Amino acid sequence: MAGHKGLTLAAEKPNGTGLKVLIVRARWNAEIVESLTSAAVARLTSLGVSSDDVDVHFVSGAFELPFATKALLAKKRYDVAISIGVLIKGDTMHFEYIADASTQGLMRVGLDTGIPVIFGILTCLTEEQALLRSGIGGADKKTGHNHGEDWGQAAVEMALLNNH
Ligand code: DLZ
Repeated sequence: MAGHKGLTLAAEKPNGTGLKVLIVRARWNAEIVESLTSAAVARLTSLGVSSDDVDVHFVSGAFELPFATKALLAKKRYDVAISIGVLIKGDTMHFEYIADASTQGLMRVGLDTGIPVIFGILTCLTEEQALLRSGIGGADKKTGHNHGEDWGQAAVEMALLNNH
């Protein structure tokens, strides 16, 4: 049944005019990360963020996201960061370790810096799950919700909350 899962929008549309946003994105699973990033940027700009105020940096994989996000937040004034990556479970324990480390790491960066960090990492058991959650669509051409949209929305909301 539709409408029971996922992000419900706040009654009032948040105004992102003037906000400076850092996006850090991984190069692993690049096509999926690209689709998520595009959706996040589209939502940011639809809420008033200027595309000139969105800086995008690339890192190797999701494991690098916490360190890079912290380092880049220290270099320039940003109101919020979105750290984007896609983890797809393989045959080894890599998935579990990287998912845990990057989740804990990104939470720590936000709490330590006082600048909100949006958790833009998909942790998927299959590639099909990742394709569906990034709006690309799975093998049967069924398209799912692009979670990047939610991350753009959360970024504006958290930046405004933190600035007040
Ligand atoms: C090593 C690795 C593996 C197995 N899987 C992924 C993945 O699905 N998504 C991702 O973003 N990165 C992956 N990586 C790379 C690690 O995140 C990291 O870049 C390397 O271990 C180097 O620190």
